[in-house]
Amino acid sequence: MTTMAPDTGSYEAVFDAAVAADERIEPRDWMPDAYRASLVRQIAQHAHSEIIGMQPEANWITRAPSLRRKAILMAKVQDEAGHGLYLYSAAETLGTSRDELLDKLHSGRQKYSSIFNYPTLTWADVGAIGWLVDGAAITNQVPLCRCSYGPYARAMVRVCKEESFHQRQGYELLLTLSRGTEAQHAMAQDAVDRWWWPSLMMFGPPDGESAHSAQSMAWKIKRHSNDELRQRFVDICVPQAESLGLTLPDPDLRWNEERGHHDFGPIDWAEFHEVLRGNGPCNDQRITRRRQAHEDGAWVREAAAAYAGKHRDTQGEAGA
Ligand code: FAQ
Repeated sequence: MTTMAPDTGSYEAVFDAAVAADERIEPRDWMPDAYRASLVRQIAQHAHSEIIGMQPEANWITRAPSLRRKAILMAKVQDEAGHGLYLYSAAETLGTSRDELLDKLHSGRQKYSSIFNYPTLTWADVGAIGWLVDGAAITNQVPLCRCSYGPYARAMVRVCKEESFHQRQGYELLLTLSRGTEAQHAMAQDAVDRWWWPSLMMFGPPDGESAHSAQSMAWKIKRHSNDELRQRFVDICVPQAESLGLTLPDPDLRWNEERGHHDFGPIDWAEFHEVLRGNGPCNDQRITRRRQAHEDGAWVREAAAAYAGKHRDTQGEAGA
């Protein structure tokens, strides 16, 4: 995209035209301040979700039931760390710094996904997170591969590939439990019962209450509304639950021939807002652990900065 339209001379008109033509906005292009701020808000929340999201599953690494399961889970949790890094890098292209974003996370000034404030009580929760939470994440993130902001869209391509593996491993884990002993089947069912509704909340408030959707969709940051993606996710999960031999905990769930979609029961939005206010089952634990991990990593950041400084000095001498 060029930064100046010869015919209008207006930066904003060039930006609008690029968005309308489905072109990518790149870091050095002119963009409205509000577009930049909204991207930083969403990408930061997304990055924070990836790194906080490591905690619930990491809780089971030491107790994985086999070497194979342990290796898979470790790889998955490491992938989430990688996703956080791609996303912080994407946010940095908008003129913010990783330090600033982490500071906002640690001081509660930026959010992370509500879903990670629920506890992982049994091994089956690892399967339910893979199937439902990663499944919801993919449903939300595949359209983000077409986001108007280039660095975010490109990060999403790789993230989605990795999330597909995460979803499949969760599904396979649950299938194994579901087809196992009666106790294993019950454990899988209990996990799905606990994770189903919070997974639907991941898509955000209903469209009528979504503060940012209309503008984000006009800018083609978001391509679909929260309710559209939530419906898509429900429609994907129903046949998968049947194949798993598990039920979804919603008595109102049924196929609606007229709409060509599944109807589903009311979501407890009061619970969602409580979790966002910091009153979910694990909010305190998650943020305390995150702050601690950041403090524990101070020496790594110092060493990396010292090494980079030394490297710069050596290069300077060689160039002199
Ligand atoms: N939790 O106006 P909207 C993952 C906030 S990654 C917390 O509808 P928007 C991978 C929202 O920020 C999961 N807050 O907002 C993984 C806003 O607050 P603000 C994360 C939420 O941006 C798997 C306010 O409510 N994915 O799981 C939530 O248009 C397994 C009003 O909402 C992403 O971040 C929520 N669920 O739509 C990792 C994807 N929903 O900023 C480890 C990118 C809404 O005004 C293990 N993000 N809020 O203070 C998005 O697509 C969008 O930002 C939405 C929200 C759809 C999340």
